[in-house]
Amino acid sequence: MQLEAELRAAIENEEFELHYQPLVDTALQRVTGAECLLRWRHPDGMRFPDQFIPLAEETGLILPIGEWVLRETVAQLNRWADVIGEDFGLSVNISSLQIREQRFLERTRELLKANPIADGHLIFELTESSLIEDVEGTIRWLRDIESLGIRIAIDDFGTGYSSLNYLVRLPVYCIKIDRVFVNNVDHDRDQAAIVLAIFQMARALRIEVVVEGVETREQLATLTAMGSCGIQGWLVSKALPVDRFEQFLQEFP
Ligand code: G
Ligand code: G
Ligand code: MN
Ligand code: NA
Repeated sequence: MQLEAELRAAIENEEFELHYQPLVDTALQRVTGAECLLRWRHPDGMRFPDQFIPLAEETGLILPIGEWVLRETVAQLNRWADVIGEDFGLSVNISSLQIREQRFLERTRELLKANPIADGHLIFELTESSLIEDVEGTIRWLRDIESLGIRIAIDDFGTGYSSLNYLVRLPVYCIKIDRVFVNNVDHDRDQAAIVLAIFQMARALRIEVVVEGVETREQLATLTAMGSCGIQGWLVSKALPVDRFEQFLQEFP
């Protein structure tokens, strides 16, 4: 298969790079972190995750790719140690294949031992659907991850089929509300009711909320009226290459 061979070569030749999408507070005053999003600098042009992540998952190539992503993120946190605040978090998307990999925890521990970072700066984004297998096992695994100083966020919250009863038992510090709940939040009462209910639940459980896909001032105003949360979306910024993200950090707000 052509694409698979190209993907293998890309790993070999380190053709990947991370772009950083800023997360800010609702008052648009502070950058609280960023999500690392993978890009493939293919000889024929930049490729986005939807063009290669599905194949990487099918072939297992997501394991070496995910390892590169994690190493690069930790290296970046070290390079930024002097410019980021104490509560700054850099989040990486972790595939369900990585979660199930036997040696993942051990390798992550070794990576952080060799490249120490302050607790809390690294965040793992896990989707609901990657966490549905066995509850007790998942909770133990998450606690082991936490014991390495890594924070855990649930990505694409609301789009999976997991029960709330299950999700609230997991040791997570944050849920990221999927952008499908936000696109009409400023003029769709039902959508607004759902988002408000999630805010209230999260507050009661002392879990933080990040809202993804915020594109307009009107959406932001609606969310701000509901409570405080992190904002990620094109209203603030798209994912930026490293130099432009550094510039963003300097210039914001
Ligand atoms: O920016 P965007 O098109 O960049 O990303 C689309 C999706 O691809 C994200 O929602 C995320 O789920 C996935 N993705 C992006 N980067 C990574 C990565 O490093 N690892 C994994 N497993 N998925 C990623
Ligand atoms: O991991 P996850 O699926 O949540 O990754 C975020 C995805 O959402 C990336 O593909 C990113 O490019 C995309 N994205 C980020 N902000 C916005 C936005 O404001 N609007 C839309 N439509 N997509 C966004
Ligand atoms: Mn994500
Ligand atoms: Na998401």
